[in-house]
Amino acid sequence: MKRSYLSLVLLIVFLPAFVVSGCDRDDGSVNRNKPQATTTSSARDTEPTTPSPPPHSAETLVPPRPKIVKTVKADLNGDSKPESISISDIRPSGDFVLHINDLTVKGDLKSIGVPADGFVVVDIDTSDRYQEVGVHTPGPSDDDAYLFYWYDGSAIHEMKARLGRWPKFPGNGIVYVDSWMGFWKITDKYVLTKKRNLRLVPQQFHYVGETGMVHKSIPLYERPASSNIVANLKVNSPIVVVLADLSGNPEEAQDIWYLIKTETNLLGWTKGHVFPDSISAGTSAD
Ligand SMILES: [Ca+2]
Ligand SMILES: [Ca+2]
Repeated sequence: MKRSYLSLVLLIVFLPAFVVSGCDRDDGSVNRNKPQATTTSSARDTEPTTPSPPPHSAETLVPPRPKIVKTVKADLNGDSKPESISISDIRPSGDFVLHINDLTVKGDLKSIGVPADGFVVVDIDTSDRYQEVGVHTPGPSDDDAYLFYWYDGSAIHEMKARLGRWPKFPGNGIVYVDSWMGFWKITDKYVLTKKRNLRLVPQQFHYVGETGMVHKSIPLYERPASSNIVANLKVNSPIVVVLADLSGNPEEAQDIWYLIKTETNLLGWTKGHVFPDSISAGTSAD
C-alpha cells in the first residue's frame, strides 16, 4: 500500500520532467535553431488563441543587435587576454584598415559603395573559443553589409562571406541573414565551417508567404519557363505569393520566378516583372 503510494508520488514528480526532456529533441532538427529553445512550447501554446500577426512578427524581429564600435577591447582567441581592436583609414570608396593588436588587414566594401562606420564583435559559435569581428557599412539605403574576420592569436583571417542585412547570431554556428526584395524579405542561412569560413546553405526555393491582389489578368505557368498555362488570374482576386525560385542567380528582381496560389487553390508560376502593376503583394518599399 505504502509502496504504491510512493510510486504514485514519484510518477507525479518525474512525469513533467520526462515530457519536457522528450520535447527537447526538436533541437536536433536542421534549421530553426533559435536561441530561445525553452520558449518555443509556450509560443506555440499561445498561437491558436492569438492569431493576430503583429505581436508574433514583432517577437521574431527583435534580434540581439551587436553594438557598432570603432575601437574596443575583446578577447578574440579565447586566451583570456583581451585584444585591442580598432578600425582606421575609412575611405568613401569602402576601403578600411582593421587593427587587432599589432596586426593590420586592409579590407574593402567597394561593391557596396558606402564607407564602413565601424565593426561588431560577435560570438558566432559559443562552443568554440573564438569571437569574430564584422566590419559594418550601413549601405546606400539602410541595406547593411558586414565583412567578417577572425583572429587566431597570430594572424587575422577574412571569413569568406559578405553578409547582408540584419544578421542574427543565435550563437550555434549559424547566421541568419535577411535581405529586402522589394515586397518581401528573403532569409538566407550561413554556417561556420571547420576552416572558420561562413558558407551559404543553398535553398532550392525561398519562402515568401505574402498575400496580394490581382490588378490585371495574367497567366500562371506549370513551372518556371514553361508555356503550359495552369490558370489565368482573375482581376480583383486575392493571391498568395508562396515562394521564389532564385536558381540561376537572377540579377534583376523582374527575372525571379514566383509560385502563386490562386483563390481557387491552384499553384502556378509567374515572373517578377508582373509586380506591382499586374499583382501587388506584401509591403511596397524601397
Ligand atoms: Ca586574446
Ligand atoms: Ca566562439
